[in-house]
Amino acid sequence: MASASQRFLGLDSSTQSLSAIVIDAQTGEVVANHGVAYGARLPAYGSPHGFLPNPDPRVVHSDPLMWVEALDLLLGELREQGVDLSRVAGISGAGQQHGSVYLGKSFDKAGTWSAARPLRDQVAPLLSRRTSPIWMDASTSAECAEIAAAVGGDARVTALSGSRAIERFTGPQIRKFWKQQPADYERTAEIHLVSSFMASVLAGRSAGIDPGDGAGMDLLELGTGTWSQALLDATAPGLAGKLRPPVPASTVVGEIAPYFVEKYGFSPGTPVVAFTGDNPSSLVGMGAALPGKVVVSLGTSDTIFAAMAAPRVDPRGYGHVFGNPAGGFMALVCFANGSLAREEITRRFGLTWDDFARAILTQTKPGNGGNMLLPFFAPEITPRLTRPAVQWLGSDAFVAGKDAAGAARAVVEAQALSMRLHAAFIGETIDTLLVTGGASRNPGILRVLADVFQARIVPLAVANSSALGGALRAAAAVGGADWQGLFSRFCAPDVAHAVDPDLATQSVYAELGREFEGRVDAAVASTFVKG
Ligand code: XUL
Repeated sequence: MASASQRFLGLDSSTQSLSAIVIDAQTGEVVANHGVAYGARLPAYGSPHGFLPNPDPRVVHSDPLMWVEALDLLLGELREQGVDLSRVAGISGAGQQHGSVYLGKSFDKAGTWSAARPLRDQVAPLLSRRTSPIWMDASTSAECAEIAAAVGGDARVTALSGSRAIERFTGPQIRKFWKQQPADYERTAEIHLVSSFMASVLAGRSAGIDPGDGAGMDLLELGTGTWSQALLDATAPGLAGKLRPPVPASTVVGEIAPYFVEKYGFSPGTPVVAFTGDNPSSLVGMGAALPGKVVVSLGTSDTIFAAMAAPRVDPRGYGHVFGNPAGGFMALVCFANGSLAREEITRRFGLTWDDFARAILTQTKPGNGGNMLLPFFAPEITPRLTRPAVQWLGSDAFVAGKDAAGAARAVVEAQALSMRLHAAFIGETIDTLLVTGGASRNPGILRVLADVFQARIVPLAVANSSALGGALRAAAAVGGADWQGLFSRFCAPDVAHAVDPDLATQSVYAELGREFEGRVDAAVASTFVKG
């Protein structure tokens, strides 16, 4: 059994990378912080952005063995960096939400996994479906409509589960699998989320799904934290038998599998705590798990979320209610065109991130001289667009793609306006926004957020909030640490990089918000918007 060490490992299996943070809960030290980007490090999977190219932009799958191989790579590199994994007293983590992994057999042979063979080769025979649909998949509109109709409409799905039937959510994805590959569905013994799959691999046994991630399936009854019979029945036959009962987020789902003890030097018996979704984990990692703080996460997707004492659903149908791993609930709105849209602009205009910040801070002004972009380069979740919708509106140079600085400001202004518009249902007065994710280091992006929200924007000292959330959750569940103590030690604001709003921009963004809303509503209504 692990000693009295207070070191905890948090993992984040996200869309583009797997990352790890090791903390010492006693000293407040971040002992290690390391990541493996799939595109660069595992090119054999043909997934430069973490997912497989598909001729249909609505279909987005990843190879789950890529996530497994990344785990081997990451743990090996931590060890090479001198991180003593035998001192890790508990592990937890997070996965990109909604993505699902299909197993024909459970993990019962994990005790015989050989440390001499790659993990992926030993996990591969378990799969009953070679690829995993992930959160970017938008191909299940028909299944969403069928599920909603079967239970009595979207309002009923929302009342039961906290969200309407949504394309990327796991239930509609499972239904599509059952419809299109009934034999493979039939031989599937277990369905996991990315989070519970990664926890299962580490523990070498099947781990339950927590309410933070489970609520992103259109299958979990929010009130009781159990699978909803009505939603199971509406989704696919025999589904109850393929899902393990959900578990509270603080559950120890097993002890680390012998493979990891032998290969990486973990102590035998190291507990693995249930994993959760990356956003619920980030809520913890941002120190925002108690109500009163609103977080913007700028990742592959952008999200805005906050803890909620009581569940409050979004009347427009975009927002979700998930379980809060620290207890209670959280609200979340997700925007698919996050960093991929920002990267599209840097790529098209040959900009570096420094150029991008300079364009916003010194070369353009709030309101962008009347130039506006609808930056939906891929199908969008919020607003709901089942196909790309890109519009360049404004000056001739801007529309002709000859205004790089204007384009940089335009994508960020549109993203911030969309967040403000669609997060209103959360109902918090926002005077401070905590920011996390790769783009939260970009001062230009923070400036626009501050002005659009008329709020103070505060990054935290540790950027990798999802992995940090995993480590903090392990410390709370296994080490008995209290949340407030953990938050004050690990979630300190980086005040030197905080950005205050320019009050003079308030009216500019009030007006622009109205125009943006009109354009977005028109794009949603139009079935012929082209990318
Ligand atoms: C949330 C969502 C995304 C993924 C990204 O609902 O779909 O934020 O969790 O990893």
